[in-house]
Amino acid sequence: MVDCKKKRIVIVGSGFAGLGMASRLLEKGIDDFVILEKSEGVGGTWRYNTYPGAECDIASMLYSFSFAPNPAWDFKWAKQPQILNYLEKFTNDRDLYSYIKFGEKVTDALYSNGRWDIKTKNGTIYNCQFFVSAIGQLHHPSVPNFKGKDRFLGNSFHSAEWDHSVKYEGKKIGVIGVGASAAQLIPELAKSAKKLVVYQRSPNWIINKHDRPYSSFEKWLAKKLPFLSKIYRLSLWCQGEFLIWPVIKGAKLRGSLVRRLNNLEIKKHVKNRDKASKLIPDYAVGAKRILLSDKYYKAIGQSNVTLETSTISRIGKRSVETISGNKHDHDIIVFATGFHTNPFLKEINVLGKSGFELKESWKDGAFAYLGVTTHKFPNMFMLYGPNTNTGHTSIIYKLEAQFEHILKLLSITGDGIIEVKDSVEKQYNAQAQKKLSRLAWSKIDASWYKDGGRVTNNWYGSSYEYNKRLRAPIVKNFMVTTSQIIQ
Ligand code: N01
Repeated sequence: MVDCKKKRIVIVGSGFAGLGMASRLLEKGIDDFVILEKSEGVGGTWRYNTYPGAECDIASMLYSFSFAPNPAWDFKWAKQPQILNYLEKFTNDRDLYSYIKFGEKVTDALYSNGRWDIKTKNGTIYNCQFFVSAIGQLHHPSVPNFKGKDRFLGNSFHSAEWDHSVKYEGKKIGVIGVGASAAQLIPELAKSAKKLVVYQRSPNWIINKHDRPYSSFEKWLAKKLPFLSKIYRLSLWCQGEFLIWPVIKGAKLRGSLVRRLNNLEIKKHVKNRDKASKLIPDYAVGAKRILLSDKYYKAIGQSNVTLETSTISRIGKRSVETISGNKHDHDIIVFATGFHTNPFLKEINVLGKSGFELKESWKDGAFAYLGVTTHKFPNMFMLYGPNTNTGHTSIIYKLEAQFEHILKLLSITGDGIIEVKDSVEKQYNAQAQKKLSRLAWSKIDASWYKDGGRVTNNWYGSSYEYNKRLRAPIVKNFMVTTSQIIQ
């Protein structure tokens, strides 16, 4: 017999997005909701990514909820265990655990008669008025299908599926990929690996973090004088908004400053000229995420680290081979090769009005009005949805704007149905793509921000603009029926 439960709202995912939404619902007196989480704990990406050196590349005073400040961050950029701990404490402090069903992997979301049936792998159906996707953009590990990959006899795993039973000290390791995850784990592995080969397809623009631990006096100040933390948070937000965002818009002076800082660090740490020259990107600053690291170039400069830039031709039983004929022996291969970011909601079969498939709607790339709602899918809201990612500030700041947006849409809708108008969404999307085409992200053929030729993951403006638009929804852009009707 099918187990069917009724709720007003079903939230899928218990990372920053799902937990923050749930907390804001409770603050508004709405408690008829459930959070469905496929794993056995909260935290989302901060639960899965446990690779050595995992930490935040946005300063933690900004990469945390404004309504749940943490004066106890140990470092300016917190390490993964402390971020996970922050989310677990948040869940506990706000009594959210009782709203979460763990081990519930959502497989289908089917709309009919003004309600959604959210089906899980365990066979339970949650029937609800509103379906909120909080599953994020970066959680389906991507491992390229290298020839011979499955015949490798050593240990191999993706950066987001780290096998902690494998000791890497004194081993011959290959790391494939040099993105944000690799830039954090490579310095850790380089400390004790016998030999580390870094397989780089394209380098990144990297600037120093200048990370440091907070002193006990600073923590004391943050606790006793919270307004100081607020000012500090604002200053961090301003740095992203006024220093990095203009780079993505193409500001020449700031762009050349990033290039200069990057090149100086390479010169300082990588003495081998051939190696150093391979570390300088040939694409516009900001086209891919600008990485922050104090340790990456230092690690690459170490004598036990080889930078391999020839394309991988195959993986042997104990080696990686390249098209130029190089063969590197390995005990361990780490795939730091990123995530399948498109299509969004990849693993959920979402059917909207008249059985219309979300996958079909997004066959040329995902889109959504302000990243939250999409036509033909009434009463469905997305957190961290299409075109909402950022390359210069904290996604938590934007999530908070999305929480407020959704709360307003809920109050407008009452017991009824809300759906963004087709014309509004189309116009918004056309404008977004026009603006995106002028930004650095469009000046590169492929990245995880793009699907085909379109930028599908990132927002086209400043985070201030996003915040402003989300917090004041324009009611006439939506079709609202105040009582549920059969469609
Ligand atoms: O993944 P990526 P990531 N052969 O896609 C390479 C967030 N994040 O996990 O650049 C060889 O950036 C690929 O090469 P190329 C953050 O938003 C946040 O590192 O495509 N190489 C690239 O070097 C980040 O942007 C934190 O030429 C192949 C790498 O693999 C996002 O997650 C920390 C290949 C993939 O890099 C993703 O970062 C960590 C192939 N066939 C991550 N295929 C925070 O601190 C791919 N590559 C918040």
